Amino acid sequence: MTHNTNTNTTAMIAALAVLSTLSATASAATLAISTFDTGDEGWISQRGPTGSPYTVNWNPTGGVPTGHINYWDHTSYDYEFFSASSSFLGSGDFSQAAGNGGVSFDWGTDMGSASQMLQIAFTSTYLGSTVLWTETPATIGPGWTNYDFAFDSTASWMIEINGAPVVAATSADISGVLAVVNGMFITADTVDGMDGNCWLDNPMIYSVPAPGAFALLGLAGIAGTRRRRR
Ligand SMILES: [Ca+2]
Repeated sequence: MTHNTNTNTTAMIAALAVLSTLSATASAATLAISTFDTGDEGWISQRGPTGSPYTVNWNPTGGVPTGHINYWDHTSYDYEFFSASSSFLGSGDFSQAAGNGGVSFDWGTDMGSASQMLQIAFTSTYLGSTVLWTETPATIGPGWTNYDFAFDSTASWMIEINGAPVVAATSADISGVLAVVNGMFITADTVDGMDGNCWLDNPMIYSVPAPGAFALLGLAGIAGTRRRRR
């Protein structure tokens, strides 16, 4: 009896461990990430894809956690962005996250006390040369804020295609851009003037599993509960 209970308990723990691993894998697949824990990972700051490149500062501590990067305004007349490295962008195909994932990062600034906007933009070869972006009021202060923008209509994505007037992006636009991304930009300078600092950690593009995958995990969870009650 004692022997059986121990065997069952061991089996149950093993099953739960497998389930928990599956659950963690299914909850979000990381398609690209920079943690800045050991260096700047090739990130720079620039106005846009053809803007002058500036180096960012790498800080070994103070991030979320450990290392992070920051940018101190270099120009009095331009707005610079943190510009993702080629290793972060990889093949540039993030289409599996379209409608089913998003982009997140930890960010902060000490620039200004008035309302400032935080922007994130993707440049791409979709329909020629296309910029997809969205923005939200920036939290000003000494600490970190996590920002998370879903690749669907909840994030108010805007698009500029070949210099045409800016319009709201459709889901087809979002999918099209995410298949051929060649740049990702996050605000690094919120105020016109050389007056402050922005910092960044954990930029990440992720996808989440289809609803079917969640349903499967739910069934596995119910089966596990029944076994435990026996
Ligand atoms: Ca970090």
